[in-house]
Parts: sequence; structure tokens; C-alpha cells
Amino acid sequence: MEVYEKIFASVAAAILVLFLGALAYGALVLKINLPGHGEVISPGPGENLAVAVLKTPPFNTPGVKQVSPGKYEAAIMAQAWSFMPAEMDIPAGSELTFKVTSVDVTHGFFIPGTTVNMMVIPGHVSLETYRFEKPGTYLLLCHEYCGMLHHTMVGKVVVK
Ligand SMILES: [Cu+2]
Repeated sequence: MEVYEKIFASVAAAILVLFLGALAYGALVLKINLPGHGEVISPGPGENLAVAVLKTPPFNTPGVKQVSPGKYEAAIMAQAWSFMPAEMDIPAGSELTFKVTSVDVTHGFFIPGTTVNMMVIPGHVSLETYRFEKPGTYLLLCHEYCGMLHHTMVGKVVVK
């Protein structure tokens, strides 16, 4: 084997190991995972998706609920161009599981400074859990272009 061949082959192998290592580090150490994919809500014949979503638990009672000590769950409906509810209040140090669905087009669900970053697909329930340690107001953004007033589609998580 030529000496250059050996160099190229070992550089290619090193890059592969480096990338797989970065992937493992992100998933296992930084705990960056794909948002869990929950159930699918399908409307009945002639039924509007928004109507079907509003009839399906937990979206029939949107908002934050305590499920156990230190654990909360938020049912959120995304629609052009708002999140319902747009504000979630939880105590510092608690874990919040977001259950989000869209009733019209694909939206984004992104909280900068956290690992919450999901795509919200109409009729599909996107799941993501995050522990909010530091008190403060966390901005929630739609980061998937969803129409004319996309830039106004915001919400917040208030951690006290
Ligand atoms: Cu948007």
C-alpha cells in the first residue's frame, strides 16, 4: 500500500470515530435526544382537526398539571400563530414534560438555552421533558416558518 493511501485511510477512519464519538457524547452525556413521538390524533369523517384535538385528552384541558412531586406535564396546542396556553408557570427544580400538537400546519417548539427543540406536526403529539433548574423566564419560539405572522408566535415558561 502506498504511504498516501495509508494516510488517507487512517484520516477517514479517524473522522468516522470522531463523528460517532460526538454522536454518543451528545446522546449519552448531554442527553440530546430526538423528541419522543407520541400518539396520532386523527379526525373523524368530515371532522376538523382542531375539533378532534380539543376532544382528545390531555388537549381537552390545555395547560400545566402536576403529575407527581416535582413533575409537571403541559398540554399545548400550536396553531397559526400562537401556542395555547402561551404561558406555563412551574417551580424551580421541577421537570416539565411538553406534549405538543398542531391543528393546522407544521410549527416549531424551541426554548433557547434548554434542550427543548421539537417540530410539531399536525395531528401528531410531540413529547419532550426538561428539568428547569434556574428560576427565570424562558422564551418559547416557533422556529418553523408557518406563515405571515410566524415571527409573533411566542410563549414563555416562567420558573419561580
Ligand atoms: Cu411559526
